[in-house]
Amino acid sequence: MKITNARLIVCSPDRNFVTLKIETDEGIYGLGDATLNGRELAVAAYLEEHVIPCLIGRDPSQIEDIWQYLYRGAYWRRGPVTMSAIAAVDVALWDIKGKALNTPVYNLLGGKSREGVLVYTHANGSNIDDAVASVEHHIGEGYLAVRAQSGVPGVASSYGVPKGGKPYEPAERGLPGESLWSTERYLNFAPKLFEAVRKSVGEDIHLLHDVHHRLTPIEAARLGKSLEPYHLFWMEDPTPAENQEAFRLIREHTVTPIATGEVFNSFWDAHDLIRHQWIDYIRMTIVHGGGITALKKAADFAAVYQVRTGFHGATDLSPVTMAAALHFGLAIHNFGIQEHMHHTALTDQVFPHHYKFEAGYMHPGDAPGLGVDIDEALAAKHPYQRAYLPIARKLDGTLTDW
Ligand code: GCO
Ligand code: MG
Repeated sequence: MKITNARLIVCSPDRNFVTLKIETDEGIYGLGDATLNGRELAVAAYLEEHVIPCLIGRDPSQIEDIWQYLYRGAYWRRGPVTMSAIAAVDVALWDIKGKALNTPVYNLLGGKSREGVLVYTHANGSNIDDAVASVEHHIGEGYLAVRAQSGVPGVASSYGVPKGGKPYEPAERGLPGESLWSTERYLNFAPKLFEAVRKSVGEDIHLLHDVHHRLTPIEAARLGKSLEPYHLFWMEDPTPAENQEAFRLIREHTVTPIATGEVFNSFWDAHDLIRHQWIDYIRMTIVHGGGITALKKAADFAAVYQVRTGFHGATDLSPVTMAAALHFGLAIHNFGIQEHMHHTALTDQVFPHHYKFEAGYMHPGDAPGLGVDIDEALAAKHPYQRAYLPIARKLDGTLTDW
């Protein structure tokens, strides 16, 4: 088999997605997600100008060799743009291999290790009562694990809380919006939120919370300790992770489990976190971390240290990444949980897929390859629109981590 063509489909069915389609001389094609929220066209140009010309004529079955060719062969390593581009190629090649061998991708990764993939979804409200009601709503839908976020009193706009009753979507069309942040108000408030949520849902539901990189290590240690009575499944991104050693201090002070890694693009971003067991869950994504080939190595390394996966699954990861993550999660032994944030109905129409949710678990389906397709005619009706993630400022105007 030979790669005869590869092209990009950049569309915006309610939000932007960059999709790579690799075609072969046997009529089989594969899809890869190349979406990097707020920087979409940089990855598209990287693929178009620098990667696609090198793919034509290659044997798509040589997934490992093509990964090494794009990673080592570029000389310049890592970075979200490079690794998202490599991931798009890699995932499309796994899709092609599955279709060529007439088997779902999870079978290529060792076969299923479980019957379904435990997922968590997002609950949010502008205050505690609304957040509790939102958690209850998602439990009513069948979720066994729910992330809870709430507006913080005295902070005009909070992370993870949608505006105007719409489902939460991090990116907004137009130039970057601004949101506000007060660590002091948040730290005093967060235990009250989880006291109320735990009281309402009982002991068995898994509760999660995203700190979104906003605390210093000692502040995160205080948060973790204050949340211990409510036994969270995890607190996510308690502090920025460029300095991996920052997590040592948090770890020494609290038994609240820690998840991080959604912004990582290389195994090396997580190396110390894993080998020192400073985290419990690694959140790297297939799209930003270099694809299935790269994440399989990272997950296997994590397994040795009893660190489990909890992959990022926000709406900016397309249904192609969602499908890849579900095949991956069904197969590997040290799977922990998978994030599931619903795409809009229009996005689901553009990307018809076989994966399904039932009673707290998702399943990728048994179609050959990834089991996800793209309706190019419908995608063409929804062209790219510039959009950005917001930025955050402290109450005195200082720019801080969003
Ligand atoms: C999450 C995330 C997202 C990110 C978004 C950025 O845990 O789901 O933090 O909401 O902010 O994916 O593009
Ligand atoms: Mg997050």
